[in-house]
Amino acid sequence: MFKKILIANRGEIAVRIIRACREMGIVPVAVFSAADRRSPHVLLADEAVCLGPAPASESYLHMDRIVQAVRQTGAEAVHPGYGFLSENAAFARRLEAEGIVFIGPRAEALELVGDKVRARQTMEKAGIPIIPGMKTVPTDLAEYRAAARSLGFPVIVKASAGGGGKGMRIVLREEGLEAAIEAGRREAKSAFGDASVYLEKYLDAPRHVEIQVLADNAGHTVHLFERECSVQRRHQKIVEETPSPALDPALRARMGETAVRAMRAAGYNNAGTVEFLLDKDRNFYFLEVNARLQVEHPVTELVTGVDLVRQQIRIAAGGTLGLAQADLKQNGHALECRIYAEDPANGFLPSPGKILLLREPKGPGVRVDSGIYGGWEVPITYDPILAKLIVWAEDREAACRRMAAALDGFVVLGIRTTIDFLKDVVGHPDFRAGRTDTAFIPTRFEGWRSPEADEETASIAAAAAAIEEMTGWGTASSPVLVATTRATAGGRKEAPDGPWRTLGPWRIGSGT
Ligand code: MV4
Repeated sequence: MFKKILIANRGEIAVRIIRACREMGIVPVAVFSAADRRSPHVLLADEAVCLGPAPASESYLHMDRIVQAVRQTGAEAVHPGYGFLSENAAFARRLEAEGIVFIGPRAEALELVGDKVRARQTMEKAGIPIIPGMKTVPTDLAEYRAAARSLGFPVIVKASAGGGGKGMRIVLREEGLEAAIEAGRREAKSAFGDASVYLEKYLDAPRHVEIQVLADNAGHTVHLFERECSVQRRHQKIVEETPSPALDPALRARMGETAVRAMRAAGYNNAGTVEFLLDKDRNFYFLEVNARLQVEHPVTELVTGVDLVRQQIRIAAGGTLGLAQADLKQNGHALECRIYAEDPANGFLPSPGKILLLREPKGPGVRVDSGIYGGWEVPITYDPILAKLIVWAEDREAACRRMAAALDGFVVLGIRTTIDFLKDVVGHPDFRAGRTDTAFIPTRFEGWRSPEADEETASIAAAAAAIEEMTGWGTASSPVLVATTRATAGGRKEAPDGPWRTLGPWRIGSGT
């Protein structure tokens, strides 16, 4: 087993990986940028190396500097987390050439699944259902036109190098095809440096259901069931859960077996996820492979009892899977909510700044994977995820109630967050009924506004005011809470600065 691992990431996922290292008796090494000097992952690690200035290209994406940090600290392996260099085949190759272990799949597997058209070809050959569409990237418009006619409109333009919705265009009629291809090509070129796009039949409001897979280097491959991730906004997942309310045992078994076959066909090793779209008639189609540990991995951990980061490290160190498919069971239900430093009432604009007060929920079945602390300043530079709130309970209804209560107990003052929005999502009757396709957020939550102030908010505001007195922030001495209405004549449009800035329609005042 490794003695020392360097974690080439930041935030909550770096903290999560540091925790796994500690439990395994491995020394965790952090890296950081100038914007992250006081970040939790830096404070928690045994050693920390500054990579460079704040921009990711100068720090978390800078391969030379990461390799140098590995050399300097004597680490034997690198865990890339998610994002940054986690699915970068050149990085995996570079580490291999330097004699450093990349905790993830081999470079060839990363290359294969990173090319969506190649992945579709591989999956089709292996008998995996793929979405009807093109299997090569055409050279002229006539080929696109012929394919679109035979598929029937609507079709969708997708980037071969892509993923995550970049370069994607829905085309309703033939008249729009050429412009959509051109727009898709431009977007793909600027996002991935590769303009290749192809066409698929467009599926209306499918569900996004993905299967977690583990594969060791000896070819043992198992799946750890599904995650339902249909609750998304602009390709950003918001709430994830397992089991999926859309699957029954027979469909679950078929999707799990299909995912294992897909990963075997790709020559895949370590942890990865096979994404599927599930249509209204319960047909499922291969979408893509995510060749990394995913943000939403904790729901799988809570329901299967398997520590996925520990398994990744074990596999990378040459160990075998200590798990057989027959040993794996789903126990109870888990939900995850992603807490972002974004303002949901203002188009989800990033909301960086100092966290003035933090209260994270705790209790039976409540897990918080957090990358923040009270008094810390959230930098603007990176992905705005602050923490993940994950709950477990014996069934879906109990898990929803536990999540609602835990969200009520999650307080972040000083910056705006998605917590109030998540309360409304989890409280929505369609969510409670498990009716969550990919149209759920766009159709039910367009133009969402924060809820009216309630007793809970009032008591938190009172607490904040008391803190103000103790710390000397602001000027009020005996604050009284006064309800205000947003943007009404005579009312405040903006709360004053200080910890109550994010309290919604309340202000600290004299009671008049
Ligand atoms: C689709 C689709 C409908 N039909 N492909 C979005 C991200 C990218 N990875 C694939 N995506 C989609 N591909 C066909 N042929 C609808 C989506 C899609 C979506 C997929 C998963 C989760 C959320 C989504 C939201 C909008 C569109």
